Amino acid sequence: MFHFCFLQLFCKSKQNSFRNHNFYLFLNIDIKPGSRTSTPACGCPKCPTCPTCPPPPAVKSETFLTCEPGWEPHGGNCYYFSTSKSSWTDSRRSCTDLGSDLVKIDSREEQMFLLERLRVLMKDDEDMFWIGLTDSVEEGKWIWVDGSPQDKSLTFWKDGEPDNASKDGAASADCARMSNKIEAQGLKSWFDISCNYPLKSICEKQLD
Ligand SMILES: [Ca+2]
Ligand SMILES: [Ca+2]
Repeated sequence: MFHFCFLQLFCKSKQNSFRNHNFYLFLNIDIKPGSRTSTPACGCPKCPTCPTCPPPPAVKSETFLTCEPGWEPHGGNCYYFSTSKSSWTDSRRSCTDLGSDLVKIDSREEQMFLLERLRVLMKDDEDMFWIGLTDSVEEGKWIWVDGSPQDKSLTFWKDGEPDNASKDGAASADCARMSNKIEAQGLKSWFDISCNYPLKSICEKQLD
């Protein structure tokens, strides 16, 4: 009785202000705890009969691709940094024997990755690495090992290179090597030299 009267008095005084949804929200407060129904959340272990529960996800066995031992993965490719020194041609053959080829640098990002690795691997300023770029077929026409010409907007020759001068006095410098020591200028780290010069090398193959 008291409850009803209280509601009447209260509602009269607040008639205007409760002509909106707040009024109904107020009345709902009086519903006894437990009188509302709710649907248990799916996935709850105490809901064995929940009709809307989706089946648990199947556990799939996935195969993660990775490079062979000794190869370093990066950007969907695998790289091998040789520890032995040989001519450009012999180095390339070593790469092809391993199902790869001398590295072709396709992006600024790939150049940065290689430089970071050479920063660790190079023992001295002359301990440079062959890359898969040569102008041995036609002087001044630099071609990658896959037959594509160098993209002049994506070259990283040191300033003044290539100059077709080889430090061993050879008649020409037709193969490209790269460095990450004091002679390099930021990303500009390619130098041409005689293809017969013995150097380490970088092999690259697709991750598959
Ligand atoms: Ca590449
Ligand atoms: Ca040359």
